[in-house]
Amino acid sequence: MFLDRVKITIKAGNGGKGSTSFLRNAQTANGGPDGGDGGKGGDVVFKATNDLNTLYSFRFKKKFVAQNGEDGHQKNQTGKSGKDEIILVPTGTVLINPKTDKIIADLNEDGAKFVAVKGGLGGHGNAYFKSSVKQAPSFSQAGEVVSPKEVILELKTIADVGLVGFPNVGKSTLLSVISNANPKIANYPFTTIYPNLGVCEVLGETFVVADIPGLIEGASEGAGLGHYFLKHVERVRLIVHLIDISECEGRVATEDFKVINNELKNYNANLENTKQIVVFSKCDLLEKDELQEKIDKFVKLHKIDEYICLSSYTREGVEILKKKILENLKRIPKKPALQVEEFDFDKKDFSTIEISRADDGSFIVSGGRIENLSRGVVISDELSFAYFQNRLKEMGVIDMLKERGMKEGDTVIIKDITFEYVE
Ligand SMILES: Nc1nc2c(ncn2[C@@H]2O[C@H](COP(=O)(O)OP(=O)(O)OP(=O)(O)O)[C@@H](O)[C@H]2O)c(=O)[nH]1
Ligand SMILES: [Mg+2]
Repeated sequence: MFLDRVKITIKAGNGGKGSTSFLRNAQTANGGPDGGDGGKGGDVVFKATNDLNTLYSFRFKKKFVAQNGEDGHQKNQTGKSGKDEIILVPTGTVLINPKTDKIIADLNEDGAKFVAVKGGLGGHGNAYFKSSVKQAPSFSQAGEVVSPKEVILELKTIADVGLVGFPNVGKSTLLSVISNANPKIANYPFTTIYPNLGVCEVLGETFVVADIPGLIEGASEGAGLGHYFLKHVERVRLIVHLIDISECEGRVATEDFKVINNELKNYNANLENTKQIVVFSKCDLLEKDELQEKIDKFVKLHKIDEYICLSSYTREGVEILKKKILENLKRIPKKPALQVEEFDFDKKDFSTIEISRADDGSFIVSGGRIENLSRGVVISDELSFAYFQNRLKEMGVIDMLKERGMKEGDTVIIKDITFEYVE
C-alpha cells in the first residue's frame, strides 16, 4: 500500500533532574555541594533517505519518542544526554504544522535532516546554586519537560520527469519500457494508484521518471484522485504529456490535451510553466495515413512545433524520447525546496509574565519566564523556597503582584507551587 500523507506524534526527551549531593570523604568531613546537572533530552530529528519511497511504515507506528536525559549524579557528574530519535522518511517528504497547515520543512534531498523538536534541558545540580551567601544549597532543579507534538508528513515525489496524461494512455507501459521499474499495467483506467518511480539510463547518464496516476477533468478540484496525484507532479522539472492518438478509448485527443493542461494550470503550483514534451502514444494502432492526419490536426489546433510519435509495443520513438528528455534536463535547473514557515514547536516567549486572579482571590502568575523559573525549583526546604522567592523579587514579580494589590498573607499560585506571601 502507498501512503503519502500521515499525522504522527513526536516527543523529544525530557531533561534529567539535577542532583542534590554533598561531597563526603575521609579528607573532607563537611564538603560542599557536588550534585551534577541532569542530561539534555534527545531531539526528534527527521532524515530523508532515497531507500524509502512511501510513508507506509507510518501506518502502524505513529508515535516517536526520544530518550530522556539522565539525572545528574554526585561528584559533579552530569547525567548522560538522551539519544535522539531519528525518523527516516522518503526523500521529498514535507513536514506540515497541523495547526496552520503550513510547511515547516522540506526534506527534498537524500540525507537532508531537520530537527523538529529539541530535547528538554537538564536541571542544574545543587553545586550550581552554590554562592557566597548560600554555601550549602540543598536543592536542585528539575529537568525541562517536553510535551508531545503533532506533525503531518506529506510526500511530494521528487523526480526529474513526470509522465502525465489521462488514465489508460500507456504511461506505466512507457515507464516499464524506459526504466528499471516494473509497474502494474492493465487495460482499465486508474490502474496506477500511486506514483511509480523508475531510473532511466541514456548515453551513460541517468534521470528519475515518475509515472503519475491518470488525471481526469476536475482533478485539480479533487475529481478522481485529484490533488492526490497532482502534488506528485509539483516538483518534476519536465512533464512528458502522453496523448492516446489512436483514440481507441473513444476519447478525442485534442480535447484530452486541453483538459489535462487546464488541470495542471488550475492546480496552481506553476505547473503550466513546467516544460512539456508532447508524446502521441499507441501509434502502432493506426495506419500511417490515419496517424498523420490525426497528428496534423492536433498540431495545427494546439500550435505545437515539437512532438514524438511513440509506441511502447514496437518501441518506435522510445530512444528518441529518452534522448530528448536528457537534452531538456540538461537545460532545466532543479526545482528549489518549497517555501517553509519559520517555525519552532517549542518557541516560548521568555519575556512574558502574566498575573491573573482566581475566584478565591489568589494571584496566579504565569508566562514564559515563570514557566522556566518554576520548573527550576524543588520546593523541598526553606532554603530552596528562599531562593525561589529571591528570584521572584529579582524578576520584578513581587513588585508586579504588589501593584495588583497583593498583601501579606495572600495566596500566590505559580504553576504547581502555592504559597502564602510573607514580607
Ligand atoms: N497498442 C498499444 N497498447 C498500449 C501501448 N502502451 C500501452 N498500451 C496498453 O494500454 C493499456 C493501458 O496501459 P497502462 O500503461 O496501464 O496505462 P496508464 O496510462 O498507466 O493507465 P493508468 O494507470 O490507469 O493511468 C494496457 O492495456 C496497455 O497494454 C502501446 O504503445 N500500444
Ligand atoms: Mg498506470
